[in-house]
Amino acid sequence: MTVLKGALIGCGFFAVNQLHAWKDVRGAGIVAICDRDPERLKIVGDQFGIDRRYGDAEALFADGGFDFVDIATTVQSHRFLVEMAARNKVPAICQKPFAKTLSDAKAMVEACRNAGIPLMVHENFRWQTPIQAVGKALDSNAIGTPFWGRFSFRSAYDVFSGQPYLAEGERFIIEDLGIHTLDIARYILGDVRSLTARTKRVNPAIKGEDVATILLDHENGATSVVDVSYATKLSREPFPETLIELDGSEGTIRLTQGYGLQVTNAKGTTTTDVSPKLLSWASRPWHNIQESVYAIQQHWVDQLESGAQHSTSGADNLKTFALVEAAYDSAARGQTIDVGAML
Ligand code: NAD
Ligand code: 89Y
Repeated sequence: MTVLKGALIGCGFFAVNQLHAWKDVRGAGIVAICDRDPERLKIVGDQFGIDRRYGDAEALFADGGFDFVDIATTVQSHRFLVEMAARNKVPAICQKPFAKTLSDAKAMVEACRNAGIPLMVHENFRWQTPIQAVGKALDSNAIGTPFWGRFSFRSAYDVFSGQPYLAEGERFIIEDLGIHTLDIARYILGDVRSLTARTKRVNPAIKGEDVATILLDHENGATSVVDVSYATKLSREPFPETLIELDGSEGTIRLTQGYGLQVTNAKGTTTTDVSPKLLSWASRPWHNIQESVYAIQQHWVDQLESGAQHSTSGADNLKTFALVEAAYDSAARGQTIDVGAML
């Protein structure tokens, strides 16, 4: 089997998961890393035994010798680095949030299309085992035609200690976490025609909103609610679980806390454990996210090999990113936003 060579840019908090996962992925491995912070470069290079190290992405591309690039930096550098990959005709994966604005995101997709290179956004939440299980139950027609859904992520987990920049931005939960929840809603119930959102900041120590409630009108006529909060103190902390409720013409699906999948229809109710695997390098409670990192990276390689489209291609992600922008716009103006008109 051909082993694709990858280069990873951005050796911070989350990239460590990506590097662990690359070791498990069939058909690819990381041969070079880049970070403008020499300390991160040394820590991560030593941890994963990678000798080719760069402080500057231009120098990395100038040396070449890799088949794809995995961009794991924060959003500020995404457009610059994706366009650099396009200029060098190197297929690229880019972390979420894909861009700072929808117009940047559109330009990045266009640059990669013109260069003829595959572009995938590392939108991994739809690859989580429990989310895949919900999709499969729906596809098996277990509840008939879905007409209503709720996609809920409510927590008080301290995400700021690992990712301090999350406390500093004008925008927080929709751009950081809600982006995944909105993507799951699209993945499960299809594309969205229009959206209405309300936001709130509860935690006085952060700058952006930490609560959002978003009403989605899907193109297939279903209605759903995406509700996300990092200000919700519960007796049993659910981080990082997305809970799902779906009502269909023939029954209901409930993805409950603790990874239980309950399907009710004319045959009765079945409850299945859809817990993610605890990979050898993973740790609770992050294992659900960590397993999905492995799954999306394996998908990247599989689709490159077969020449098929990636599930979360740049073009696909524009439709999720538009929901993020529409949600902020709706909350600011108190109006319903026509999402189709943004694309
Ligand atoms: P981080 O700040 O810990 O790491 C980013 C690293 O990139 C830093 O070491 C920084 O020095 C480096 N960097 C920035 N710009 C660079 C450039 N131009 N050239 C070279 N190096 C550069 O951030 P993080 O917490 O690891 O987050 C990275 C991204 O991952 C964010 O976009 C975040 O939203 C995303 N993330 C995704 C998930 C997920 O489940 N998909 C989870 C957590 C974080
Ligand atoms: O950055 C976020 C993400 O993508 O998943 C969870 C997270 O780490 C904190 O909200």
